[in-house]
Amino acid sequence: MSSVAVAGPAKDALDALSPAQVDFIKRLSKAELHAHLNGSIPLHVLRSLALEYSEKVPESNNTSVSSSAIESGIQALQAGVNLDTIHSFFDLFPAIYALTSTPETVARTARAVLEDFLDGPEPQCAYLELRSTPRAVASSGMTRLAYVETVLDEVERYPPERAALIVSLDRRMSDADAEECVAVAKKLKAEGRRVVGVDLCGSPLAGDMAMFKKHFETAREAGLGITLHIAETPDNTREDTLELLSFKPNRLGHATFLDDETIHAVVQADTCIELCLSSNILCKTVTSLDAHHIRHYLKHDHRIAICTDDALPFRTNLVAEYALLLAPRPLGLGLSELEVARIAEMGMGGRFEA
Ligand code: 6MZ
Repeated sequence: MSSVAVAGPAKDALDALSPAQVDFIKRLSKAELHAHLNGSIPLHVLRSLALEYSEKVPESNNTSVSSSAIESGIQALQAGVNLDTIHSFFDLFPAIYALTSTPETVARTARAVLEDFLDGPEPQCAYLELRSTPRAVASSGMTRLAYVETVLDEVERYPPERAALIVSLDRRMSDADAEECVAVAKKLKAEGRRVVGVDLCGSPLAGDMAMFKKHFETAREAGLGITLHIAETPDNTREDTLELLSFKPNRLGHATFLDDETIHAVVQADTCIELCLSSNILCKTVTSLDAHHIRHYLKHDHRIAICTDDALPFRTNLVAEYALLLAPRPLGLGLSELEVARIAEMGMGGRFEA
């Protein structure tokens, strides 16, 4: 079971449930389809990496992230995010990345995240599709290929019905970097490794989406599933959303600010929507659970998957996200056990094929 100390809206919902209801959620067969590796590292693992880092990197070494910047980053994560807007969320990652910049630390963190979701007497979920952005780090000699191979070595310690990997492309990437990430995903899939899809993530207003289209086409032709963060903020333009929909995604992340026409297109295409309730509330892209777009999809019995996004900063886990469905209003959505079981089933149905 998760080592994250749950806080915020997810904790309030969990606390509103009876032990039998929490048990019901734990026993459901659930899939976690939208979890970012570097946003899901258990705090105690990050702390021990920070300690090792501070012993290696003297405060005067101004080519690296300073130990004090890392310490304040970890303290912010421990406190749980309290953002004015989603845009400041991405400032959390340089401190984390400084700690996961070698194949050895990537392996350790990937293993810890997989264990957190999948191991122990009460695993959070039956199946985890972990996602991560391949990083090349000059100082450690780690290439993007080595990064993905390292994460895959950990993923493949589990059987295929329990874990797989999605390779993320960041909206800030150059054409050449995006091409390299897709080439790595394609090559490893062809070698029989467990890469099942590609994702587009990162700061929601960055980049020119038209540039990415050909890379997602290459990925689709290679048999990889496609999931895209889309319309995550009110400032995402309609052109941006239409461009992304033209990539013919199998799944979409967040899809918070679709208009009537684009919602219609998504429903027609039967595209599964990955929904991250705590993430959206804490990033203030939705004002309350009551106002969350999940209501629209439930009304239309449209395919959704309930996910954590970044368990560490959002202080949540998958059981707590399901508690937000079951808890009585206003702490939760007040759904019945039957409805929650159906949502879990939809999540399992959204898995990419290996
Ligand atoms: C968009 C997000 C995200 O890939 O290094 N990431 N991108 N929206 C979000 N919702 C709040 N949460 C995380 O994991 C960290 C990276 O995932 C993306 C960001 O690009 C972040 O740098 P990996 O393992």
